Amino acid sequence: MASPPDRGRLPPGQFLTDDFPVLSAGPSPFVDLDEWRFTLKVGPRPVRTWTWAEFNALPQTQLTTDIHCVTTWTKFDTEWRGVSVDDVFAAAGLEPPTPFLLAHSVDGYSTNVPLADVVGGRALIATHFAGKPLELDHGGPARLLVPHLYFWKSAKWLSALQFTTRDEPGYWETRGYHMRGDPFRQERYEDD
Ligand SMILES: Nc1nc2c(c(=O)[nH]1)N[C@H]1C(S)=C(S)[C@@H](COP(=O)(O)O)O[C@H]1N2
Ligand SMILES: [Mo]
Repeated sequence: MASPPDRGRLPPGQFLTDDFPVLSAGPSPFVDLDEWRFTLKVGPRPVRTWTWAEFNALPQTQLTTDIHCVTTWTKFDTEWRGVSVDDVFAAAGLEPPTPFLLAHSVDGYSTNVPLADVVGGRALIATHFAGKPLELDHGGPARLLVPHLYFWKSAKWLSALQFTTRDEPGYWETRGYHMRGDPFRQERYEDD
């Protein structure tokens, strides 16, 4: 449990767990690595698509970080590896054209994330957890990881990142969740 030095580390209203609960709106979709694609889009226009082999050839970043679910569990020191969103943009030769992104998933899930929250080394497209390929139920083969926002922003089974002209709500944001989701500000629901 949180020892005194960790107290400022646990966001308000959260409790610490060593478990790694699985939370999905529906069943886990099977993703064949031969068919796997990740696409970067500007509005409706695809800018770049990577196959699994191409994506894994991008520079790798490791991140050890705390994660916070809006259902009130927090897990400390989770270990991830993947490609930073910065490196994805760099590989595409893309200067971010708008300050808003919508993440899209194979299961039809989506979630919006401000550009500022995914650049500067703060977010990964994660392919590994605790040294092993990311399990299907946790979003494998690849999920978005934006650890400093509530975990619903970390879209599992990621298929695309799309720049949008306006801040467009995704799956949970359409259903009353907050547009940003900062756990330290308890931005759980739209009016928080
Ligand atoms: N594609 C997709 N991503 C998703 C979800 C989902 O249903 N589908 N659920 C979100 C929610 S609400 C949470 S809390 C986390 C849970 O991730 P975990 O199952 O790895 O703990 O995934 C998020 N990403
Ligand atoms: Mo969640």
